[in-house]
Amino acid sequence: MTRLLASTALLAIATACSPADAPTPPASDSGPVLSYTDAFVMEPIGARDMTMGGLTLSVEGGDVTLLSASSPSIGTIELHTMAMTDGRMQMRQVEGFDIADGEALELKRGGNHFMMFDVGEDVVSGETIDITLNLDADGEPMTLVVEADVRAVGE
Ligand SMILES: [Cu+2]
Repeated sequence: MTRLLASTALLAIATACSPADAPTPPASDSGPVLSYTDAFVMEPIGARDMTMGGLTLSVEGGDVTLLSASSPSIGTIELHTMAMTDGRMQMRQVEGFDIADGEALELKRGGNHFMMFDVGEDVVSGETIDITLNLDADGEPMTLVVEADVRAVGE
């Protein structure tokens, strides 16, 4: 509610101060802005074609939900969380991760992570692969392409 009131007030001021022939500001410049660091994918071990990856994804200017991820180098990417089941840590697939305005989502080993299946042969240590993130921002779809470093176990 506070945000809505604030943007309405700003719009009113902007309208009042603009000369009639001023260029119209973009209507959608108030949406969330995403940034990321530490995007990575672990090189699969041996002959396996599954692995995991992660990143730290931050948002400013609104709440978002990370819904899915895909990559030309990887057949399937699932969103996984770690949860205690009968006293053991187990992976579980989730529908999405909510990220509140000003917060960051951390996907990493031992915590929430990307689970990757049918990993391509180009996913080798030292290479970089593109991962497309699909998000929802208050009903509006958003995408972000991130460059993830492929790391060998132990790096
Ligand atoms: Cu997993």
